[in-house]
Amino acid sequence: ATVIFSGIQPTGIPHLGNYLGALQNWRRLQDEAQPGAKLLYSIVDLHAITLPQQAPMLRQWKREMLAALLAVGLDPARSSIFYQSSVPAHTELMWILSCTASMGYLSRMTQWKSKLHLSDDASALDEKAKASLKLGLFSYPVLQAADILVHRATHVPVGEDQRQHLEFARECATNFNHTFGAGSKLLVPPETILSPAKRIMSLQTPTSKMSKSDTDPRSRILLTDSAEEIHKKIMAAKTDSTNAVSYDRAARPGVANLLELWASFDARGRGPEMLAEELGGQKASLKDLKTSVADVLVEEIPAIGVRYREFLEKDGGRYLDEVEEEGARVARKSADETMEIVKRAVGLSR
Ligand code: AQP
Repeated sequence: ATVIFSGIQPTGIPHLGNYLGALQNWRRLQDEAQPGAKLLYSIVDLHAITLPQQAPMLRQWKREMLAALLAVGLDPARSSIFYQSSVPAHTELMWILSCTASMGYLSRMTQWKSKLHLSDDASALDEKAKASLKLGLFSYPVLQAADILVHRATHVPVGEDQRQHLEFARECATNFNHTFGAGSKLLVPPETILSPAKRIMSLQTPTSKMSKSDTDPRSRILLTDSAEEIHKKIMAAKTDSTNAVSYDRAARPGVANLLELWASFDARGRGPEMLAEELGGQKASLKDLKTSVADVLVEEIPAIGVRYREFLEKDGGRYLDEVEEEGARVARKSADETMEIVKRAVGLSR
């Protein structure tokens, strides 16, 4: 049977990158799922604490993320939405997997280095900086693998930036099966479903990805932004000094990002190259491009913000608790079934 799992960190209100790279795909998979398919979407609070968080802030962000997931169209009758820490089996399996995962493979992961703004070459770090790296940040991909494997997920929809971690999760499953199951399929190596949208870049530094944790709020469009805020941020997006539209990701990253954003929302399904060609033919300026991008975004995004605020308030906040409690109940059942298989294979159970 199909089991779809994916997660998002409660580290702020989700932005357009999260929407196009993940959430829109989650909703599509839900809407197209066959009866009997299991859909599990987790708000991964244990991942969020790999970097320092304030407790009241984290608590608030978890609720806000839950409201945002409902606002983009996840339906609790079809998708189970839960906090990662509500299902202890995620961390339990993580420990077991970390006993078969190799340090060498983990140390080649690029994301933990980039979080600390380190170069790809970790050996360039001095000893003191190396010693202060946190263990949780280093072993983050093992927890991510456990998140997926504990539900025997067959498909994992993620953005392009997560491809490497998914490869690691497959490796963890294969290692585990080899070590404890003589190759039999105790854990299921999952398939990656890459979102059709490319990596969405920061509006201010178009060479780095749009991110919740970027210190500049103008770098991202939040799913809760008003039409006016969207307009302002797009008009202020960094481009370049050639005042004509063309699509060239390497030479013109800011313009390319705007074209890709537009293409992701275009009702006529035009790609960025085609949009650039059409605008070029019309001798459109960068301001014209920005105005069009803002217009297409405003057609879809502010409505999400309206629903988001309704969900946050619904039944004095109790509705969100109920959705999460039910999601966690389903997820615990799914995870416990896998843990029985795992514990028997390892020799931890009687
Ligand atoms: N810029 C992006 N373009 C396309 N997809 C993206 N995703 C994130 N940023 C982009 C996808 O969103 C999903 C959830 O991501 P996450 O919250 O688990 O962590 P992240 O990838 O680290 O996202 P952020 O926004 O940059 O968060 P912080 O700042 O907390 O690290 C993933 O499927 C990811 O591919």
